[in-house]
Amino acid sequence: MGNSKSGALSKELLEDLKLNTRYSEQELCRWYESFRKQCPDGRISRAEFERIYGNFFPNSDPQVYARHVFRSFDTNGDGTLDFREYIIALHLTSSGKTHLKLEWAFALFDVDRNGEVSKSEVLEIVSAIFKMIPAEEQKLLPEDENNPQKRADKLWAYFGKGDNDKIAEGEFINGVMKNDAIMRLIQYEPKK
Ligand SMILES: [Ca+2]
Ligand SMILES: [Ca+2]
Repeated sequence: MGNSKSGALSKELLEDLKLNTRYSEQELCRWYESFRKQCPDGRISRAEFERIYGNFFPNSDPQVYARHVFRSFDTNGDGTLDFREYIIALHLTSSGKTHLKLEWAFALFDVDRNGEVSKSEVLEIVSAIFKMIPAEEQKLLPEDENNPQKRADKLWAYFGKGDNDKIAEGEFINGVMKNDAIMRLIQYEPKK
């Protein structure tokens, strides 16, 4: 990947990221510097990622979810996040643009990366989301979405799907864009 010993950001990668994200050259160089400081070998391992993720959810168990998030960021599937994957992840998830976030959400739900989401994949991600919701917050959830199965059923019903149907990316993104209730069901925002 042309990682020189000096650790400088290569021109190709810089151009690539300028083209594919909203970040400026200055921002990218700054991100790169701090990335290399924290990851001298230029990669974030899955274990390291899970550890960092865990710090944000001290009162619950985000490990399974973190594993899925890692998988969705590790686009080349080599088990580590390089700087490019890290920046693209940041670009997708921290953007104010709903469409970008949903592109990422689709990748998160498409566990086997076959380009469509099945009901069992929805159940798998929703179950991981539930592990992040502290017990006392779970008690306050509406009756028809207070466990993973119910929530998966509800989501699936919003899309008007039968148990063996699949959801394609465009359908997923459009469906969530049109329905705030689905948006709420596919994520968990910790209470401050
Ligand atoms: Ca990777
Ligand atoms: Ca799939």
